[in-house]
Amino acid sequence: MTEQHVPLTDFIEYPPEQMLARATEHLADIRRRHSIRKFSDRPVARELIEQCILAAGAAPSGANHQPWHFVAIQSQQVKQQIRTEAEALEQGFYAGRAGEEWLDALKPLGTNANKAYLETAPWLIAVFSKKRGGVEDQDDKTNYYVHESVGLATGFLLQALHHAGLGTLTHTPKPMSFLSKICGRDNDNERPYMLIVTGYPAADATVPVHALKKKSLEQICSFL
Ligand code: IYR
Repeated sequence: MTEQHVPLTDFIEYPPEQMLARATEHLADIRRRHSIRKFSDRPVARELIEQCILAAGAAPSGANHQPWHFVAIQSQQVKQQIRTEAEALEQGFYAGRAGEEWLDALKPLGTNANKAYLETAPWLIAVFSKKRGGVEDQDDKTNYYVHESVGLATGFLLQALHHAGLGTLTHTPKPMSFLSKICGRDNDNERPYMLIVTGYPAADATVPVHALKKKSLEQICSFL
């Protein structure tokens, strides 16, 4: 297809004072997103998850190839299978495979090999990256900046879930290859990227104090 453009019609310009207020409000809102590890089993409508996955799919990607696939899991049986496999891996990780430095870094978070939330939370979303594809379903082209693109989409997903009013956790069992089989994505083209756990937080969910230490602007940004 030759290059074709349409006018930009959906950009919204806000008055400057409204822009600052919006940015400040957004900051306050996103600062309320915390990784939580205790979820309620309260159901969450599939429709809500669908909207959030569509928001993730709006992320920019290399050549707009959208090199991602999301597997949204609410099946109790599949969640249980994922928990069993993840816990087996995590047991090895916490028993020493991680090494002393990594385990020390995790101490203030209080994480361990128990992953009950993988069964309790109403939804797990497994994010897969794709080496080849393209914008059309039948395309088999090289994908570009795959890691960057899928990272952006996953960020959009977390933001969408939080915005919708759900709790979230990024989970990265190591290695993650078991997810390919369980999710029916066991092929040469796709790799598991991250597992997102989402649902309502349990009434007694907690946030580690360590996770609340966010760096200041001076620490994370320089201006030239
Ligand atoms: N995947 C393990 C360990 C873990 C690793 C990091 I880096 C974290 O920030 C948190 C946990 C687990 O889920 O327990």
